[in-house]
Amino acid sequence: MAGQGPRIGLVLALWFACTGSTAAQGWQHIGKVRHVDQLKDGVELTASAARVRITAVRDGVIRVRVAPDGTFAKDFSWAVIETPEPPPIKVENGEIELRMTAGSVVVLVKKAPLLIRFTDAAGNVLLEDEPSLPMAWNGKSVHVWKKMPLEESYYGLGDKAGPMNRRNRSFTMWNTDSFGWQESSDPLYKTIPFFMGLRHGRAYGVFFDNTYRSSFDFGKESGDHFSFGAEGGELNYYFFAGPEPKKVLQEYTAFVGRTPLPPLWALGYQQCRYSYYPEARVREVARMLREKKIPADAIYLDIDYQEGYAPFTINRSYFPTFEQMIKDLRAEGFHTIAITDLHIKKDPGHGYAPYDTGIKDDVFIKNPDGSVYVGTVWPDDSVFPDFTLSRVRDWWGGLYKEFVGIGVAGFWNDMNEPAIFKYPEKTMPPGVVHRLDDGTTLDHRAIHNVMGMQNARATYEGLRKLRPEQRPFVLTRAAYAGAQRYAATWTGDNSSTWNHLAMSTPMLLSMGISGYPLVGDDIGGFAGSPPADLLTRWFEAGAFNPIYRDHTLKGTADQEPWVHGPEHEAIRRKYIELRYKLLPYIYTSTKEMVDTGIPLMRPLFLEFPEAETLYGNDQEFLFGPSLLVSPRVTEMMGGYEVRLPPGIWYDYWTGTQTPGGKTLFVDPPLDVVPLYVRGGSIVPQQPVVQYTGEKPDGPLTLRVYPGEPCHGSLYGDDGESYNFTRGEFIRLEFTCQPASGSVTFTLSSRKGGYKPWWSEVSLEIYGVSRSPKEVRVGDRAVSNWKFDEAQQCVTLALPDPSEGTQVRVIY
Ligand code: MIG
Repeated sequence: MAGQGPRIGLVLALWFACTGSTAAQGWQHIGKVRHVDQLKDGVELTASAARVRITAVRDGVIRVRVAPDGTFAKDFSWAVIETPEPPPIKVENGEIELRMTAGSVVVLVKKAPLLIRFTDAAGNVLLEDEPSLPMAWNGKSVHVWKKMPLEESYYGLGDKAGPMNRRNRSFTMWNTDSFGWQESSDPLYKTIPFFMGLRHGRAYGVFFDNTYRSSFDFGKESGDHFSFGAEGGELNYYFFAGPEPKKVLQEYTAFVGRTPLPPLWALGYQQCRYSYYPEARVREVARMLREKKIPADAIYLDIDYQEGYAPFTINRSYFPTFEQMIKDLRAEGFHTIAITDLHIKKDPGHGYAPYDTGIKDDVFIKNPDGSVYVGTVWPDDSVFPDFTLSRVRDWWGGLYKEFVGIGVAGFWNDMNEPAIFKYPEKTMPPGVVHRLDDGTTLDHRAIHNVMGMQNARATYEGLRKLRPEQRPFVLTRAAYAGAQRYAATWTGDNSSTWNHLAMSTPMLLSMGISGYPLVGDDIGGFAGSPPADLLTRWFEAGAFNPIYRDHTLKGTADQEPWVHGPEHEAIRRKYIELRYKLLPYIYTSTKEMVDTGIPLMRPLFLEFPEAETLYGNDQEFLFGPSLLVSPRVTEMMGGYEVRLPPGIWYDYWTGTQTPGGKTLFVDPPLDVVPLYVRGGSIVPQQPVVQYTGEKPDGPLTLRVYPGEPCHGSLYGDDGESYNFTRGEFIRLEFTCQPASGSVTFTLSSRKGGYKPWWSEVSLEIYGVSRSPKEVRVGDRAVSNWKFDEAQQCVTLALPDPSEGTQVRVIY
């Protein structure tokens, strides 16, 4: 229905409007409600042969399920993990309409034909079916059309390229290995069929839980409605009422699960390329990072460390002392991450255990005729674990035993769309058979989009068993909604162009608001070799991405931080160092992400939903709750605009205070990222270290930026184990109170049994316009403070402050 020229589109739209239809194209729309059954948690409506269930899952979460032939399939989801807790419901069944009140949401069903409208308790319409296009099916396809209000914008859908606002485009979900993708490329690597509608500060969410090839059209086929549907599976979607964008995201992520707390080292700088080999090169890169004092925590082994590209093997001519190398790297503070693709080399009779045990245990995906499916990938003929079976996931998880024993710290699951060479669709044939735990089977059409997720799950769960006291780090390329429970991800094979740097921010932001916050892109671009300025700018922007990993394709120029000479190296080091200084803030924000689903990288509308002029800003973002970043992402000379949201903002570099709600014009030189701190924030920092496991030498710094309200937080733990779940963490809460001529800082709460690396705190209070008359700690005036007039900042040391410690600056 899409893809017509504008004229034809217009004619078609008119024709649809006049003839009433999609019917001519085979769509059968749902008709009139004939019968209503009340359920414990909702209603079941019968309309001709079809049945529709509308149920309240939680307060603010409504589910719609349709069975065209009246029989609902067994209820099952790869994504949903939350158990329903329906609020009390009230059903008023009238002649023309049915009204179901469920907690804070009202569902109005018009009966002839069946049309659904969601409103809030006050009757404000949040989302409603397009009256001329009731829900429909066509063979195995299912589809829903919704009215598209003029000023509504749409966000989410995972790793789609181009502008963050999805309005006026259409998208397909079919996990695809998209080497060298561009903004026009679709589908990409992931299927996250969740989006958020936002209009005048109010948001709602929709999750279409369907794993088949699906489509979303936000106004390409018509300016009046948007729609979504799939080529198979159930018409089954959830509505999240919000209305705050943050609340929508919290509701959705509670539903499909959140990212678990990663090990701290995964938030450090990660060095990668396709591929570091032989062993001497891996050691050399690690040594260079330390010699040049470029902080780094992880180094990757891409496919060339393997023997004949067979997963779980080691090429001994390239890596003669692999085990020792892993140990030596660890001694230098590096965590090694090894790639292990999901394709097992078809290699019978050579003692290759993953193949031999896999055949013995019958773990591989089969053709319809019962033979094992063989596809060509890196190891040539390959076979593929049937990850939809839990016994196969257990088997896969066990394959990590040796690497875990050697001390390999993290694992990288690539190619899991799955990507297959030669076959024109670049994936498995649609007929291959996937088995499920209940003894039934489904073909590839149903499973394709969850294969990567189940691969990552098998890896994650395997590591949890093999190393129960260490938090796993898994990196996956393909995903379905909910895969954030198992793995971090990246945006696949981008390119070394300015355009790709510019596209990075909206894509990473989109992942975050799709419930998948632990994400990064290949710093410097994968395909191609970035010119010096581009790589430097990318290192600058990447310092504010959740995952910070430099990576490039085989055969491209070297892309490590030092490759363009000392001037560029110094700037890149400055931003990698800033990343490490900010670790207490980043880790605290990561804990917030884990607990609430609110991502580290936040679009402005998430924090400022009322500021409509900031919607769809693809260049600026918040990193955590307090920092606003607007990296330069073009090579063009001259400046650009930074729109400051409401409130007070402080320039991170100069301390200068600016009232928000206005537009600044900036022209940052090569070594500057425009970076602002939200007034009312307290940002914890630490001294630079060379890797996260190194004990910082010096105090914890608290940068206090007065504003109202004003608070901050610090979360810390050992960074690697699960002791934090048993009270071994530290949590501090801070507040500040600005008044005319004074500002008061309070350590309002100190909890948890973990002893941090610091005891002394260095307090830096900004926004102090003249030298203080007096500085008090409690009711005692002190003199050990310094005032920096240019930065308008008072600095003061607090040895081991306890709960209740109060500092007052009077000026
Ligand atoms: O067919 O493992 O996206 O990051 O370096 C290419 C080699 C396979 C694709 C990944 C890329 C990785 C590369 N892989």
